[in-house]
Order: sequence, then C-alpha cells, then structure tokens
Amino acid sequence: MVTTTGYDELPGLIARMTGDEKHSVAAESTLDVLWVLYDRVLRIAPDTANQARRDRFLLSKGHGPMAFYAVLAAKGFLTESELDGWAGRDSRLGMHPDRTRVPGAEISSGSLGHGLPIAVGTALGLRAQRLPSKVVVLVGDAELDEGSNEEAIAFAGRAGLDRLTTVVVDNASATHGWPGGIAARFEVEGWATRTVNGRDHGALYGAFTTEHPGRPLAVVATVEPKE
Ligand SMILES: Cc1ncc(C[n+]2csc(CCOP(=O)(O)OP(=O)(O)O)c2C)c(N)n1
Ligand SMILES: [Mg+2]
Repeated sequence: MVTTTGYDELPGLIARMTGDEKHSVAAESTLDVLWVLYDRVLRIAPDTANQARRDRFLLSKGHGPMAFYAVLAAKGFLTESELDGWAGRDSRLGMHPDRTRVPGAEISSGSLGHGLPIAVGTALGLRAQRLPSKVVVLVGDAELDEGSNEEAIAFAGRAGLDRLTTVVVDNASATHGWPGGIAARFEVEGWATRTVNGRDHGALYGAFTTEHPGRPLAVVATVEPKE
C-alpha cells in the first residue's frame, strides 16, 4: 500500500480518534519523534514487515497510541478510514496496542516498564544472529521509574548493545523528576546520549543517526511539560 500522507496530515488523523482525551497530551508528545523515525530513520515498511532484517520499533509507552496509529496509517500499515472506529468493539486498534492485531506493532504495551527490557533481548538476539537491524524503543520519562528499566539499562551498557536506541520522550511528568537530567542516568551505564528538542525534526534526525559503535544510544527528546 502506497500513501502520500505527510506530516501535515497527522493532526487531522489523530483528531479522528476521539474518546481518550485523558491521554491526548501523552499521544501528542510522541508525534514528532514517531514521524522522524518512520519517515527517515527506520527501515520498516508494510511489505517487508515480516523480514528478519527489518528494523524494530517498540512503543513501550502504550497509553495514548493515537499518534502511533496515525503514523502507521500515514506509512501504509493501516488504512486511514480504520482510524475512525478505533477503540470500538469491532476495531483492532485498541487504547493500548495489541501486537497480535495491529499491523506494524512489534509488542503489546500499556503496562509500563516492559519495552526497554524486551528491546534489550531483541538487540541481543539480532547480534547473535549477526543481523544488521536496529531496535528503537520509545519510553516516557515517568515510565523510567519502573524498576525493570534499571536492569535493562545497566545490562545494555555492559553488553555494548550498539543495535539499540532508547528514545525517552521527556515531558517532565516523572513524579520525582530526574536530577542531573535523564541522560546522566544512561551515561553512567556506558550509553552514548543526545538530548534534543523533541519537536525539532532536524535535531531528532541528527540524534538518531549519531554513530555509537560498541555502545547503546539514548536520545532524550524534550517536549513541553504535560498539563
Ligand atoms: C505498570 C504500570 N503502572 C502504572 C500505569 C498507569 N499509567 C498510565 S500512564 C502513566 C504515566 C506515564 O508517564 P510517562 O511515561 O512519562 O508518559 P506520558 O504520559 O508523560 O506521555 C501511568 C503511571 C501503567 N500504565 N502501567
Ligand atoms: Mg511523561
């Protein structure tokens, strides 16, 4: 399926998915990161979605998936008309993505704290199979409070998982905040890091394409605080 939908059409697509306004800011926070990844960084397409050599994108922060679905529709994984019925009884597009139903969703998510550990295992597996694919996992700043991330961050640094990129969408909603900045948490474990404006497509692209041999990469994408 070929679509010509561009970035400017995404807000209109998101607006078609009503009924989860509680998470509209969470959704909107991810929009620019998702667009840059799917448009310019990831080697993923509907017709190659089952190939072992594809890149993997894991949406760990599963609440508010409206921007994710909009980008999947823009890139031909979903039809745009399908967005209208999202979260309905007959829709495969739930308020949390289900990997068994949503084309292009690598993991089911909604329960926070699982995507980064799964991404670490995926990167290890790809390395063992000598596949060149990269793995990008998107987490929230508050999600990082989940203890499961701590072991994953430490292990990925020790193991030098350079196929792995974690993007933290930082809208300053973590209860205790991140003194010294989120990047410092990754750097102490040996990760390369970049902190950029999460709305600036050029800066995001530059961060995602940073060379980081022998180390995983954390991109902290800062967006305006959650209301
Ligand atoms: C394990 C788990 N605990 C609690 C929740 C409830 N919950 C849903 S969204 C959210 C806050 C997430 O904040 P953040 O990761 O920063 O994402 P944001 O909403 O800011 O985009 C919480 C605690 C959850 N989904 N999973
Ligand atoms: Mg947040």
